[in-house]
Amino acid sequence: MGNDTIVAISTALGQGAISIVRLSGEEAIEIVNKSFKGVNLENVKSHTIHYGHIVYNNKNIDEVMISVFKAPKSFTTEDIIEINCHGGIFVANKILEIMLINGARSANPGEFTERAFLNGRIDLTQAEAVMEIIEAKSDMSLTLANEGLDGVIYKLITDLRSNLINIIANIEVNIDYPEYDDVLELSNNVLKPEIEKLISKIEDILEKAHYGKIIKDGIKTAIIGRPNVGKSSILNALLREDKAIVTEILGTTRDIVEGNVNIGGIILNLIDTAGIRESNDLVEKIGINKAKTAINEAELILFVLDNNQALTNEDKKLLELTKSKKRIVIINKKDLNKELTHSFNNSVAISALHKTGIEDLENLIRHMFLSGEINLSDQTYVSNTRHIAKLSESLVALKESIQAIHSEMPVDMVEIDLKNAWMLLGEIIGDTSTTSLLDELFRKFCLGK
Ligand SMILES: Nc1nc2c(ncn2[C@@H]2O[C@H](COP(=O)(O)OP(=O)(O)OP(=O)(O)O)[C@@H](O)[C@H]2O)c(=O)[nH]1
Ligand SMILES: [Mg+2]
Repeated sequence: MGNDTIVAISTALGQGAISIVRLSGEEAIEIVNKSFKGVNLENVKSHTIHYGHIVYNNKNIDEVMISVFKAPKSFTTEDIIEINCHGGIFVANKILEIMLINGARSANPGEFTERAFLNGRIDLTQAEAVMEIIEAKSDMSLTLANEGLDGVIYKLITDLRSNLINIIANIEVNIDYPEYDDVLELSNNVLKPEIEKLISKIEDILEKAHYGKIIKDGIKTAIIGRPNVGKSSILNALLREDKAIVTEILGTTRDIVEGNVNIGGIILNLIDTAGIRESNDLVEKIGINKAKTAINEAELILFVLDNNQALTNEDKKLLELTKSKKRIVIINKKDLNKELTHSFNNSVAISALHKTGIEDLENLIRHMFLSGEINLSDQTYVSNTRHIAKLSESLVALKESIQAIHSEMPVDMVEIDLKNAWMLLGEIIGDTSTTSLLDELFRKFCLGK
């Protein structure tokens, strides 16, 4: 079943210079050959490109270049043919249709990558990295995704699992081969320190994962403050575009305005909100409620005050509302007379109108989130939410095993938790079979036998 031949248009549907119709499967070459006027593709070498025409009912459909990748040296490990045709929607669809008539099946979304995974060409983290490369929004997130595709996450996880297997092997030897007398004394003194080492490794990875997520997904940032302090002007200054409407009228912004900006490698997912105040205007009220939701969801609050006005009760209320959040206080309108006497932690004075102080603001944000600790070249950053969740679960399982040791449970109870952690880590890379656990264990025993 897995080997039927699938086909899809691999490029974005739209007009462009070229489109690529891609096939993968045992009959890929035969199916294309049926409608290709040019060399016989059965006879060509792998990794070659051939000029010719796609013909149907003796009619030329398009002039094409065909790339041939023969099994197993291809993305899916199956025969892959890529038809480079002219980039019109109609012609690409027409060629797709002909391939379907010739016997291919329409591929499901992601099916080429799925096959690469199922055929063992890549692990699950690499499959996910393919998507992450496509979705990357900055240089740094692209670097992370490429590392994932290179198998960096895979290696990180397999290293953890191999530590775990060593610990499990100790237990197994003790259970299954009690006659071994040179086996390590299995006690709290042997297992516990090893498990604790592993726990601290995973904790370390999870701590850094925080940076990974910031690089990959950006920081949800809400611009908050009472009406007219200059929130929308700040959004525009950061985006370097007049996206939000700015006027001197209080309550100008009523709905959320969003924009993304890359500040020195990290992405801010900015939202500008309606100025928060008591209001009887229905539309404005809805906007204000949205602003309050935005505060809850934000990872960073840019709290805006007016340099030209003393702190009001409304400001105080909002400061209270956001005090437990990561927050930067922006004192805007620094071009005007200073009436604001309060000082704040993590604060920066700017003029959104004259675009001064914007870089200071950007540096402060970068410093708050990265504090110079990110070094993509010598660290592995886990950034995928699914990986982070599984790592956290395996951490819980490991902690339970320590708990079991503390409560002097039999050692096979400890082993259950360890095996559970091993399975959870396996889910990250897509390996959950108990056979692979046994295989690895067996390999260890073979050494002495
Ligand atoms: N002098 C001066 N005026 C500013 C500055 N920033 C914004 N303004 C002015 O302040 C007024 C309000 O600016 P907005 O950006 O619309 O303020 P807001 O906080 O989004 O207001 P609401 O959407 O009503 O909550 C406009 O007239 C801006 O031109 C600044 O740095 N200096
Ligand atoms: Mg506004």
